[in-house]
Amino acid sequence: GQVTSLADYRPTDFVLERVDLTFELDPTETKVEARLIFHRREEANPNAPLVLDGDELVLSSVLFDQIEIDSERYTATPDSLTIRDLPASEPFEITITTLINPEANTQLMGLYRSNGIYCTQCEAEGFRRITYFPDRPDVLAVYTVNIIADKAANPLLLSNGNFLGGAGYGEGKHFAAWFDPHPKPSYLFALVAGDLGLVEDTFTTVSGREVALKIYVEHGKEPRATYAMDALKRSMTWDEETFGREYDLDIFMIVAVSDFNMGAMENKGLNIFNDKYVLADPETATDADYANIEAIIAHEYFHNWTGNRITCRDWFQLCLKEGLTVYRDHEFSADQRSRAVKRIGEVRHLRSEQFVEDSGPLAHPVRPSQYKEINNFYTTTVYEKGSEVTRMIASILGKDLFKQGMDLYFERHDGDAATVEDFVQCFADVSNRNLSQFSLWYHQAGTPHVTVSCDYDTNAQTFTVKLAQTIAATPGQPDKKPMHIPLSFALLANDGAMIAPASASGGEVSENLLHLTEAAQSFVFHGVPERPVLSLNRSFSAPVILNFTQSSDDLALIARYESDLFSRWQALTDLALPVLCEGVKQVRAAQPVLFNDALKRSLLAIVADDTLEPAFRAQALALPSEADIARELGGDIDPDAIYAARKAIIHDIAVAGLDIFKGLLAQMATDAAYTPDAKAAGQRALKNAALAYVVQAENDPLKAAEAYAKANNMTDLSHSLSILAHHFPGTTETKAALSDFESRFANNALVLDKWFSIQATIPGEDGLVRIKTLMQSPKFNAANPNRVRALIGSFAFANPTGFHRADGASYSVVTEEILAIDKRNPQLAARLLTSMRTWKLLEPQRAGKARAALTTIANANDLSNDVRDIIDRILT
Ligand code: B3K
Ligand code: ZN
Repeated sequence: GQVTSLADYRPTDFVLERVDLTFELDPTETKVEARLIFHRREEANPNAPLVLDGDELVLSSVLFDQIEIDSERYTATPDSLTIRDLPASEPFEITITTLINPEANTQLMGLYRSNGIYCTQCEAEGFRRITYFPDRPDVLAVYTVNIIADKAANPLLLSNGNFLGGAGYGEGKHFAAWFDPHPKPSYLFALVAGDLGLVEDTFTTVSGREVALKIYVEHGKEPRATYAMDALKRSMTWDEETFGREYDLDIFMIVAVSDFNMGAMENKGLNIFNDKYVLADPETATDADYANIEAIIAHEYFHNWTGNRITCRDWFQLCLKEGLTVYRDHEFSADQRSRAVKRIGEVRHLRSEQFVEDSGPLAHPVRPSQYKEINNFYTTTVYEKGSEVTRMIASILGKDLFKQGMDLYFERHDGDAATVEDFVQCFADVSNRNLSQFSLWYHQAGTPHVTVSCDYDTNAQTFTVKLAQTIAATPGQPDKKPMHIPLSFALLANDGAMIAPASASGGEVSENLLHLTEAAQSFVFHGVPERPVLSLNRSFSAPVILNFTQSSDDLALIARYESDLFSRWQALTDLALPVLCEGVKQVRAAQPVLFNDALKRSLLAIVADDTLEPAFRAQALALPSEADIARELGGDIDPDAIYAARKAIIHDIAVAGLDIFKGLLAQMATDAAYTPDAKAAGQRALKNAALAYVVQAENDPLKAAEAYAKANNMTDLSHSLSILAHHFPGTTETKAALSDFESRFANNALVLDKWFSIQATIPGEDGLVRIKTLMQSPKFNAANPNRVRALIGSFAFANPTGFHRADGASYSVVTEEILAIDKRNPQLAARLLTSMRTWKLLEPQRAGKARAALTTIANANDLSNDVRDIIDRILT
């Protein structure tokens, strides 16, 4: 594969003025006519040819100003069309006809069919699989789209923008025309045709315009789309109120399809969704599903301003739209739900995904400067770390200046294909701050480590906080510069009250924020009457790793008194991780696992505290995961030892807190009808967490089986099923529940995905046999990305003891599967392969087996660009 470099960016030679597309849809032979009006840019070389992108295209004809052009004047290959001898300045029209086969498009990029529905996915480079085109985000044009199709099979013909009209077309066909007045890059183009059910509503914008809202789903599934509609309306209101952003077309459509490579896509006025993130009702969706739907509906809707109205100049700027839009959807969910609980979830996710990426072979900056395959850069670094970088701008500037900066960005760059520099400049301009050091967050990969030590001087009444920052080398970046790290802090007195120091020196300290900007820096607080306990990086103000050894007493104080709930949770985590890591060592040395009273006391006190919201207490009960422990250990990983130690420590807590857990089970149970709101979901989360502890203390499946039998919603049902399956595999109770679930939801593929993933994550080496059997199940379909992610993805990403079997057998099976999937769907295969990105951290025997399996992939013939890129980086 070839390397694309940011340094090589230059504008196109030709400006695209207008696009007229006509599709004659046919399952295997769709004819696409593209009429493109161009003119040569003034600065461009007058002899430069027009070079258009293609991908697996078949050209049927090309016209210049409506006249067939000489074959010497152009060169067509499946992946490019070059046209020479074009006018020096006046506009001209190129009409290109291509033939494509939607049915055969298993990559799910470009135009394809999913369950009889024609749909498109064009980001990043899918449009070039539809027609030859300058397929890059800085080419913005106004599109008209005509769709002709068989009327009976495709009563619905949709594209971006506003509906112009439609009519019969003879021979059982009909056509529809759409016009999108907003100039857009090709990656935002969309087309949908087929027969779908509709849920309709309207939204009146702040300036009084009525917008038609339409969500299209498979017939019969309409009732399951009402929550998505509700989330959409709340998103529209929130964006008006919070960011002053109003919707800009008369219609907003969402279409749910069952075969989709990712979550959803923000095409202008016509979002296309993986149906997993649209469909929900209490019988089939969990609380987590509802929360995801709300977040993703919001995310795609918010892209209308951050992504569509202001798009990216090139794909290196991907975080400009993704990091910012994730920040916006995080804020939305925080406002709709519990901010602290939301933040804890975000940080858990950031650490378990992004920190892992940032410390391994796939580490890259939030704004990369090179790529071999752009699809491999839709990463947690670009998305989630990109969001954290935006969040840091907001904390450094403060609420008001951040708002002014965003307003300036919308005003200055509306209609532009912008860069990260453009974005940062807006905040520099409104705040008069120099943000050049801060910008390193975009350019330096790797997670900063901040070492902290404190010293209290009783005589001088000063408290000194010594900070030092380092970032380990990452691929292509051996040396790092010090970053601007905004660390939110509080000083707590012995009784938990906040101490306000008289003054501070040693660097910029503002509004409870320490600005760490040097490699090493000492901040001194004056007028501190007693030795304080430092609570640092409150609400996770900076995405860093703190190396800060605080005593159990200090951590217990924070866990008990901090007003920032996130910090209370963090203190519990900091109490738990050393205990868990020690436990792993003890297991590996065949010694008994020692328990820790400080952890138990702090944890049980929080869990029993009725003044705290249930969702928070549930988060406290979810101790660091096996992956969290592996990350903390940092190398020589033995997943079996991690599993055993964690299980022993949880068992100890479960026994110690049995009465509390039993009490919660009763207290959180309710006869009220299911509602998906955050409060009710939090109560279920606490009840279900308590159930898991009770069952582990009693070492008896009975209570889980009872919970399964009486569950009246999918949250409780799937939770009790997974307790049964994960703690009592192979028992009568578990077998009965699994087969009940399978038959009850036999006709609902999305629900069966839960059945696949619960079984795929049953710990232990039998996991391999289990997933091999499940792959043979008639319910499994390797061509559907959701099925593959539910079964093989869950196994590889979320079953450490099964996937990392000591004999390496799981690696061989999964890598074989990746090779098979790569033939059909390279993006899906490449994503699965990233499950092995941490192989070097395993203990030597497993690492050797992993290397062998990866080498098999590396040596395979005809790897896709996607998989080739990942395997080359992982193996280096
Ligand atoms: N922008 C799309 C992601 C496209 C991924 C292309 N491989 C969805 C989103 O982030 O909103
Ligand atoms: Zn996005």
